[in-house]
Amino acid sequence: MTSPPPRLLQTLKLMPALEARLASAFDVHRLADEADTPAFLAAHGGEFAGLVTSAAVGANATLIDALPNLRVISSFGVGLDKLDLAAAQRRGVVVGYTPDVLNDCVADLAFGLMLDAARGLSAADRYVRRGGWAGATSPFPLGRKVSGAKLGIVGLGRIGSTIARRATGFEMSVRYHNRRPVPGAPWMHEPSLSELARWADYLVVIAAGGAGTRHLIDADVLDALGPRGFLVNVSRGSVVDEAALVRALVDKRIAGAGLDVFENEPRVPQELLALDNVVLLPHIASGTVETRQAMCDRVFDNLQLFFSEGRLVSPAPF
Ligand code: NAP
Ligand code: 8YV
Repeated sequence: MTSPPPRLLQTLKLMPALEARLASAFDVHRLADEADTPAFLAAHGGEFAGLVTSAAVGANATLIDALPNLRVISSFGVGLDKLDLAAAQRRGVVVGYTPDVLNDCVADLAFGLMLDAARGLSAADRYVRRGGWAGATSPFPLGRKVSGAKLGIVGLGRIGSTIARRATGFEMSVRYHNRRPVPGAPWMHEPSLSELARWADYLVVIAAGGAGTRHLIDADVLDALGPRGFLVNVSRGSVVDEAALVRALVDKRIAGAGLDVFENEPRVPQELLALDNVVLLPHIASGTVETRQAMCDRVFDNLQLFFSEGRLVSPAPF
């Protein structure tokens, strides 16, 4: 007699191909379909051995504790700032996530934002569409050069290192700030974040989110970056003091910014919408067909390996 497939609770709507694949191997229930989540969890929480979630949704201690027989969490994304790892560890629940497979696309997008903010690509596109070029009385404003400039990276991890390698092709000088120097990294470690900002023409933020990095980029760091410096944030909105950034952009105390992430997504500060010195994206850094497929595969593979062999392809660090 074969045993029934493990029962999984899914916190959010996932890509249809992943939902179909999960449904082919597991008994999946979508929590988002429940009108009364606490009542559902009180009645059925004990049925689930696995939880499928994402970096955007995560899993808090209340949810984890509402699933007394939970053994594994598989998260779509690399960020763990919304997943209560301590609560999972306390309960002996292992956590799988999707590192590395998204490095290329997030690094590519960081360069896209750098080029757009510096050369005004989005602003120039808006200018052409509104007929500004045809009726021009003065030329479109000059941008700033990216090739050969100084790139400061805040968070030289998997993605930060990929960004640093991309910079070689742009003949940029690279320095970085982490809490600890990365052994063997060929780029100079700058122990002071303000000094890195003062040195850099472009400051790219790709440190992990969470309490430890909240508002790491504050008014002082922005002032150190100065009126010729550009900020790019592809990590988490929480890493930047958004109110301070808005003031710095409005007052032109920094040259510009490229932002994929915000403090209260999907809310974008109203003041930014009218500014041409900032590029605003809806958290799309990993959003390509290829990368999202690889992330889906990793979500599935983590679960399959856990239930067949008791281990994960990509275990989150506790
Ligand atoms: P990772 O390999 O863990 O790298 C994170 C880096 O942050 C490490 O180098 C770490 O170095 C540094 N860091 C942590 N705390 C710091 C602090 N207080 N000050 C300075 N540096 C600090 O992670 P990853 O895979 O590169 O991903 C990085 C983050 O990117 C994710 O956590 C996620 O939030 C974000 N992300 C965003 C998107 C998007 O769609 N926009 C997509 C993927 C990832 P130390 O420990 O030495 O300080
Ligand atoms: C995801 C991300 O698109 O991996 C992460 O941490 O921020 C993005 O790749 C998104 O968070 C999925 O929920």
